[in-house]
Amino acid sequence: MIARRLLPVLGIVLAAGLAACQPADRAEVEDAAADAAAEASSEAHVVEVTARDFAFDAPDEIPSGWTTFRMTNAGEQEHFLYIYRLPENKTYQQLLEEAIVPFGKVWERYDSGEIDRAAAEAGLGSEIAGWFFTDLEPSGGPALTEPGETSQATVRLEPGTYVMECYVKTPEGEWHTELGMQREFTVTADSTGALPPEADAELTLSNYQITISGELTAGTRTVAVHVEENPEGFMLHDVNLFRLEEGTEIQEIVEWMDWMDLEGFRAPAPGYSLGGVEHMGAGRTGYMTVELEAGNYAWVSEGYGVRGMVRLFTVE
Ligand SMILES: [Cu+2]
Repeated sequence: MIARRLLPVLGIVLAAGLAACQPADRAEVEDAAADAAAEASSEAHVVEVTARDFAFDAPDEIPSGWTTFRMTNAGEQEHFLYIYRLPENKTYQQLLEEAIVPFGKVWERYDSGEIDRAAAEAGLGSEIAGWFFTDLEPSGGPALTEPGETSQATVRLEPGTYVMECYVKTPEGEWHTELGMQREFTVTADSTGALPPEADAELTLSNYQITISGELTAGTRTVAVHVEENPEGFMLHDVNLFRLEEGTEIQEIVEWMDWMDLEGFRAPAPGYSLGGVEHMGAGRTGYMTVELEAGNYAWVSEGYGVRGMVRLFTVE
């Protein structure tokens, strides 16, 4: 952690030193280097996104590197901001034609009762282009967020063509993606130069458990989310934070977080959603920043809660 944080600072210090080395004296060079390092280590690069029913207000182009997505849910249903990079040789149009359209056709047959869940799963596997399962690069983003709430996730983005989407369903079962909550954006080669935030606790996602180190107390807290292993199947690990209100059963949330269930993933979610970090591949780390108050909470991984990826905790 320390080494990784120091390296980019060192780069900036060296660059500042080189740029200043001809005209300035040593003290000035050192001052400039210290200023640059302080700036780089403290400033996050924040991208503001507003989620509405059903669209994202977000920039079309952002720089690469560590990026803090701050998503305000201005809608009346839960939303999230799942971000993934397309393979270099694929366009957004190809994603639509080779993955999204075939998905819709299989789903329609399943939704109408023509085929059952097992047949629908097999159909998705055979009808959607293979690269969709193997070559996308899921890169995180703020997870499920209650209407009126703002959630924040910091992730590292390489340059490329990306997609942002939310696939919560309406109470009637329509996908938010199909209603407008899927769009492409570009991450340029310019770097944000930002460093990841300091974490108050660390959370590790493996097959199939959530391991936590550090204790979360009331206040604004940042949690590092590390993905250690990829699960089998094409849904990679993510983590969502819920505040459990009186009468909320954790089992309801776990069962709800199954988009393949025709009744699952329909707004409103049971429990009060406070963001998290969307799907990422093994080896990646994302950060979520959240304001915690006294209460009972749960971390839940989408789709894998039934396999044990649920952790309850209390903030005093
Ligand atoms: Cu949504």
